Amino acid sequence: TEVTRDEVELPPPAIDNRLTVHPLWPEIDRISTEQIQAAFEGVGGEIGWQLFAEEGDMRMYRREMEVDGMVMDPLKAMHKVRGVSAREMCHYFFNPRYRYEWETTLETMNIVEDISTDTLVFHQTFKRIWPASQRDALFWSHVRSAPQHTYAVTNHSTTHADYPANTGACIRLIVTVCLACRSTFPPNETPCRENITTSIAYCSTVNPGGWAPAGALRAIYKREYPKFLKRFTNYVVDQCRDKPLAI
Ligand code: 6CM
Repeated sequence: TEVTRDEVELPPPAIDNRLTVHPLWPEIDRISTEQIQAAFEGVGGEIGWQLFAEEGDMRMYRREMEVDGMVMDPLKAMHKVRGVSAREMCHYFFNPRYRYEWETTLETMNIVEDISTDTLVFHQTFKRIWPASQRDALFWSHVRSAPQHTYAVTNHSTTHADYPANTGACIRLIVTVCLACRSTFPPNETPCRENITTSIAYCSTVNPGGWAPAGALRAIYKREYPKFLKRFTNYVVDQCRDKPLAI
C-alpha cells in the first residue's frame, strides 16, 4: 500500500469530521479518552509499579502480570524533552512517513485504511526476535489534541477481513499504546524552542498473542523500550532543529 497522506501535515487541533461518521468512532473516542487520562496519572503512589529503567529525565515502570503463563506487563514511561512541542512529538509518532527512521523493531508497515487526517489503520510485522516466533499487529492509530497544550496518539488493536490473524508465519499480538505529550513554557512568554518543555507519558500493554518464554520476553522489553523512547525523542529533536516551532 502506498502512503497517500501529506507528510508535512501536523496533527489537526480538532477531531476530523470524517472520523466521527466511521463505525470505529465510538470505540476510538472511548479508548483514546481513557488512555490519555490514565497516561497522566502518576505511578508513584500506586502499588505494584516497579522502576526498571532510568536515564536522565526518563523513567520506565512495569507491573508484572501474567495471564495463563503469558507475560502482559503494563508499561509506563515518563520523559521530559526540551525544545520540541507536544504536537511535534505526536506528528512524528503518528505519521507513517517517519516510522522506519525511529522504529527499529519494525519489519513491514502497511496502511490498511486511511480513515481521516487524524486516524489510520495499520498492519505491521515486527522483526523476529529469538527465541519467539515472529509477530504482527493490526491496529487503529488516532491523534488528537486535548486541553493544556496536550496532544496524544493512541494505538489499539482491531480486526480486518483482509488481514486475518495467525494464518501465516506470524502470531498476532494485541496492543494498546498511548503516547501523551504536554507542553509547558513560562507564563507571559511566547513559546519558542528555547523555553518550551514537553512532558511525555508513554503507556503500553502488549498481549504476545501466543506463548513466548516469560524471561526472554521481559529481557526483550527491558532492552527495547528504553531504546525506543530515547531514539524516538532524539529523532524528533533532530527533525525539529532549524524548523519553526509548531504549537
Ligand atoms: O509504540 C511503538 N510503536 C508504535 C508504532 O509502530 C506502535 C507499536 C506497537 C507494537 C508494539 C509491539 C512491541 C513488541 C515488539 C517486539 C516484537 C518482539 C516479539 C517478541 C515476542 C512477543 O504502537 C514503539 C514500540 C516499541 C517496542 C519496544
